[in-house]
Amino acid sequence: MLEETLESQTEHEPETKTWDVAVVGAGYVGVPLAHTLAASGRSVLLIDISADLVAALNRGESHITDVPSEDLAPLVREGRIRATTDYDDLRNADAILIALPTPLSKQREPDLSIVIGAVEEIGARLRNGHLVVLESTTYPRTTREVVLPILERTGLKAGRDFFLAFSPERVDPGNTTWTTRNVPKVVGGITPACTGRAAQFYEGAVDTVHRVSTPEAAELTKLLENIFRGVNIALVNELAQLCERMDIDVWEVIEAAATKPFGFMSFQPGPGLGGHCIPIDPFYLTWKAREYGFYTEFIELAGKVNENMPYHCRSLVSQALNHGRQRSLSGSKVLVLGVAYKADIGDTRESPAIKLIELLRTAGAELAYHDPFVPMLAEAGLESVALDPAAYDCVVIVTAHSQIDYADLVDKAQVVVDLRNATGAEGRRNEKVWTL
Ligand code: SAJ
Repeated sequence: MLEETLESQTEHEPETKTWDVAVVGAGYVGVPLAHTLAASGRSVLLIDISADLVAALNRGESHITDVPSEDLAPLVREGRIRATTDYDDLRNADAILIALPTPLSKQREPDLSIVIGAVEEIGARLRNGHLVVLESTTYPRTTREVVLPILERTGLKAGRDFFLAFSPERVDPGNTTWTTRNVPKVVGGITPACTGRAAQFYEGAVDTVHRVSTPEAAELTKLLENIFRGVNIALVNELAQLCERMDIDVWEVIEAAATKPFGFMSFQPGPGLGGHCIPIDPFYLTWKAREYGFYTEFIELAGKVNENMPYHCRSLVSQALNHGRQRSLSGSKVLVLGVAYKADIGDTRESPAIKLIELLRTAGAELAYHDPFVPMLAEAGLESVALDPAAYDCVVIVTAHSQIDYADLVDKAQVVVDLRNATGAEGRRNEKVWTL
């Protein structure tokens, strides 16, 4: 019933309907952004390339966990959100926000093709008064060197005829404390008028807007936030390898350092970096820095340390089997527990588990995995199996989902390699458990 109502209503919209804002990209950024804007009273057009996705959204069906369908449907029913594949509707929107993927190419270089395609579509509909804001994470000067020239090909001038700014997305999927509404929004425009127009747009939709002087400052702000994480994770990953040689418990050391109430922020060692941000963002900056004859050695070294972690973990599994089961990796049955890129979600993008499975297989091990959030891992050609620890020579905890009973796991397993400190201090004292 709801589906028919929603679909029939959106079909009978007046053709001249105008929109306060169009969000280009109905992904993990665009849908929460559309929801936040509509909830603050704006009329939102959500543009996406997928006709199926657009049809589902217009039925009030959300594919984004952070915006459940029951939150989306009323806004669609009231006509406050409409999805479309038609860029022509942009003409009737006052502001245009771009929330599209900025992946790396096979050569690990920035790939802006998706954003450029969208900007060209926007350029073909650009008109006086339009505000255009790029939200996708990218290298400094993208807005000025890539987006601006395409839009000014129309003869319209940024800061005079239309407004152009950068405002980094800061969506943390699954985070219910920090949301699109209450995370401060950094905004930097091509001209002061652009900054002012963009800031004015976001005010009222988000709690705090923080203005910076240029799009470059805003672009680099986002990269700093995420490179900061990658570099500090690399630090503790390097320490974990040193502590293994010095027979020091790195987890105990980090827990102790975290008692310092100021000047320290705790990061955890692990099997490597996954996700769509942290492993990727540093490459956007190091690539651009070379244009200025500058080599971000520190950032690149951190990337090397993090990328080496799956190899280090493979040798840890080999040692555990050797000393714990007098077996070599070859021919052993190994269960990987948790393959998502971080705990309590199902996203496997760039997950280190994929690399570790490949390395263990190459060493001759017979692999299976269990992950309650990931029924199938296409990259490894595997499906999640029941959790039966005793059936394997070794269980490797790669992602520590909170719903697993790790004490029970240690009881039942023959050998456990714990890459996330999931078994805690108890596990670290247990003969059967090997830790990073
Ligand atoms: N990781 C470690 N050790 C740590 C923290 C993370 O090995 O101490 C690993 C994770 O297992 C994962 C990868 O690093 O594989 C990335 O983890 P993350 O916690 O940084 O999570 P992401 O990739 O979802 O990062 C997002 C980012 N949000 C945005 O870019 C808008 C990041 O800025 C957030 O700080 C982060 O979420 C967060 O705090 O959850």
